Amino acid sequence: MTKKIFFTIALALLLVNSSEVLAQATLRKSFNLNGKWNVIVDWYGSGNAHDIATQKRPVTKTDFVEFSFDNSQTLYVPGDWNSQRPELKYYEGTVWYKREFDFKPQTNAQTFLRFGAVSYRSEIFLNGIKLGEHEGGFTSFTLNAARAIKTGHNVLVVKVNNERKEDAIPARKFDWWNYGGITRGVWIDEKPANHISDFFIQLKKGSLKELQGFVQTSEHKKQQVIVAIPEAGFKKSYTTDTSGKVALTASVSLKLWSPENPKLYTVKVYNAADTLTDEIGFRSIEVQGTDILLNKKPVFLRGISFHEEMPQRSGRAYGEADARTLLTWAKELGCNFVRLAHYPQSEETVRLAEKMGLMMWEEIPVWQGIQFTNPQILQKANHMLAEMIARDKNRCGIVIWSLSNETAPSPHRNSVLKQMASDARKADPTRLISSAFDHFKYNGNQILIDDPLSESLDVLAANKYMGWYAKWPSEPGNVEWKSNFNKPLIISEFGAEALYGNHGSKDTAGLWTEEYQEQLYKDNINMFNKISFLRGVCPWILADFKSPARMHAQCQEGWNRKGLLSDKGFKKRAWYIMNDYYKQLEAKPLQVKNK
Ligand code: GCB
Repeated sequence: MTKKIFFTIALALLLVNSSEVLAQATLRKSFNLNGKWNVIVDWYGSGNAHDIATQKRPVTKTDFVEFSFDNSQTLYVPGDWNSQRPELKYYEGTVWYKREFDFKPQTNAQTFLRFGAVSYRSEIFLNGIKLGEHEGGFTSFTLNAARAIKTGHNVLVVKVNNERKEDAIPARKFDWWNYGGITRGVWIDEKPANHISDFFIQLKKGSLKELQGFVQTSEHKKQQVIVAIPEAGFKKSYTTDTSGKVALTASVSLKLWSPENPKLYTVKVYNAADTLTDEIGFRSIEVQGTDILLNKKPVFLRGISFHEEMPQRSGRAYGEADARTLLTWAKELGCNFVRLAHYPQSEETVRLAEKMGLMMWEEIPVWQGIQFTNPQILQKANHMLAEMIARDKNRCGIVIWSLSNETAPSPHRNSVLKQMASDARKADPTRLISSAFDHFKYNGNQILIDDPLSESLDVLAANKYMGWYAKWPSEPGNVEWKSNFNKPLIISEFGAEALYGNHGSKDTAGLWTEEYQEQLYKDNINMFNKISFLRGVCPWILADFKSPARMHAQCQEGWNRKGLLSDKGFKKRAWYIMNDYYKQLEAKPLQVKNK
């Protein structure tokens, strides 16, 4: 067996066999398993999966069981374990979760278990039967539970492990908290045997009325499927091929989604046995020279990045209320765009952002230090990419899929990311592809974009910390950006740290003052105003966030302080600079420069 084949087989075993890629909330009636779950913290990883999953009990008088859920502690799902119990704050290891529930399957229905996200590795057992494994802490996955679900009492056990490893994505080092646990919701979905297992419906790239997409049924046979958008007076019947799939084509007159008018339509997709209903918006997004065109009009992306974290609670954000808090801040800043950093965030966040008129950049956690030489990495990254696109491909608010963040050019990295760009385009030809870079050449006061991967991208994205990690080569207003590519650029990160309420010098970084951060924002904006191909800006970051990599004793104490908001949600001085800049940009819409 060649090494490559061995790795392919090993990886296939690692990942859930999920043909039910449509892991989307609200499409069907679901039964949620959220709430208090029993847990066993497995400090040394010594628990026996079989015994724990089958809840082994003592039989004779000399038997005993050490790993038992009886009278065990509990944790809330959804939720990270780090913020729920003080002794788990820094924990990186295994926790066993158990949830018991009563269930009566519908006649002729198939039962699936859907996980919003489990960080980072999981093994899922229902009534003692192993349903599958999953790797990746930020993507949804679905398991067919038919062979294990019972009428009546059921016991679901999930082994969760969040150890950082070299061959994981992200790898061993990253600049955010390694929250572990079942961090998003868990649901049971019931579907008719011959159900709609997936569908994709968006506007074709560059068109304002041509639909593009597909419908896939679970039974692989020829059959009729119907797509209807009643409010737009559209209803069309299609016949699938023998694999149950059909390409969607149609011309429809629609009110287009935009930040100013985030219009969503009720869309129905059905066959003889099953109906799915979703709220979907339609817009076109494309690139023309150095312009980004939304619905054929040039747009400047007034962005902000944020982690899926509630600073005030020092924990993972979850649910719609947290999403609303984060997104309301983004709107207040004057944004029309958010960068969901550094991983796919919850479905609640994505759906709400779209409703609030925010365009989105969604990325997978291919973040620095990735083992590109490892043959498993392409498959793992592609699996995450596929899961991200599978869940969110009908969310028109998402305009950019991003493949990676700050990866150093090398032959292996270039070929992995190039392949991913091509696979992403195959899975979704309607959106733009990007990747955030941090390697640039300097020539006097000139910064040159020459990363070879740029050829494979639609939008260039630069993380550039002028005045913080990088010294100004000359006066900010004299710094020139050059690009070897005729493509739009987004400054996908810039910023500086400041401790809220800490006032003083505006020219000494090491004092963590609000004034230093404020001045740095002014200088960067001065530089941005001179970049002719700049089409978006995304400061790093909305709010201070927790990171064990940030250990300055007085100013950081485990917090990255680059937030425009403090860890309590208070506005730092730089907030107002950014807010003014966005107000000015909003007041003067862009004209098409590149024909
Ligand atoms: C970066 C990373 C981001 C870090 C940030 C920082 O370039 O993309 O994840 O948190 O810099 O604060 O250093």
